[in-house]
Amino acid sequence: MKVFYSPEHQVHDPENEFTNAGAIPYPECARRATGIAATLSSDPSFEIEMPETIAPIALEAIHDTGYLHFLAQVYAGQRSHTVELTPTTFPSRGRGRRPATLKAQAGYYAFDTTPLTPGTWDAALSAAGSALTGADCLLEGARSAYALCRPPGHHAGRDYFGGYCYLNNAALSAEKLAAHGRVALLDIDYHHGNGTQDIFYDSDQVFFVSIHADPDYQYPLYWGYADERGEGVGVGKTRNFPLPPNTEDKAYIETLDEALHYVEDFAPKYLIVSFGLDICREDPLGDWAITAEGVAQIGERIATAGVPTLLVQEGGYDLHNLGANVRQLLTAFIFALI
Ligand code: SP5
Ligand code: ZN
Repeated sequence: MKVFYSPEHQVHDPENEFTNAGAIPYPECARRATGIAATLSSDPSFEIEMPETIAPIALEAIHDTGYLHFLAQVYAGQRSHTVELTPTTFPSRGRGRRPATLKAQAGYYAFDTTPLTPGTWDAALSAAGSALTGADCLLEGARSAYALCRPPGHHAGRDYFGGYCYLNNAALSAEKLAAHGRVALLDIDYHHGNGTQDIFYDSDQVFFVSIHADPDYQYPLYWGYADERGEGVGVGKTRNFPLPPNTEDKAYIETLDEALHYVEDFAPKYLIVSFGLDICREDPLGDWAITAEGVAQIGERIATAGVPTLLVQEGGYDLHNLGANVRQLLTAFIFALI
């Protein structure tokens, strides 16, 4: 299986996240991705390649022009990763105007306290490049590919960032593939993929289905209830499966099988998986109990969709087991294809 990975992500490595428990070490750290890359590089089933460099104009397929200008320019010319800009003041329910200075725009374009650093833009652009190169790989006829994206993307919307995400890598690849046929986007990250849902909420070309911790108690809150099912021509093309704390393998796999039935009914030409491993037992952000065996079963089930599949890395913060769990899911997926 081809793996698209750019080491460029390392220029974005914030020190802290500001939470209601105060400043904590930033969970979405560079070691997440360097660790996954190291694990996969020692396994002959995987072939790691550099992604294509993408022109920022390609991002306008999904993202707002003013938003992209803000991201590209707010730290233009600086690369030190020690400076952090953390938004703390937000316009409420869309009310409020965009301020003229770029640094003041951080809160306007954010929905939480996810920080920006001088390296954020270059890192996010490299991750988007991995997802888009992965989409090209499917268009060239590959059965599967894995985009080792960092920073992740599924919380980023058309014109907002948050949840450690700036550019929506999975949505960019979905939009690209949707020009060639219907796309199903299955989001298995522990957190609801609010950005992806918002981007495709009124689309009948991209079917979004997500399994995640119930928004009544878990981040990102406000999105991901079971009755959110799309709008306009997209009615029925969004499906949400919120699950409770302490979810274990059995309940998870039953829900996944139900989600995959909806994917099958949609009869997509391509499948994209927003692949988060914060569902796992040891994850410091999640509270579920998915085991290594459960992770392997997820890989096998995804293979049964039977269409060219791009897996796009999202969350997963247990540095100790993350590489092994990624390898476990991808390996089970590959073997189930044979
Ligand atoms: C891509 C992704 O998985 N983003 C998740 C963003 C979650 N941000 C909120 C984190 C709140 C941190 N609480 C720390 C609890 C440590 N036990
Ligand atoms: Zn997550």
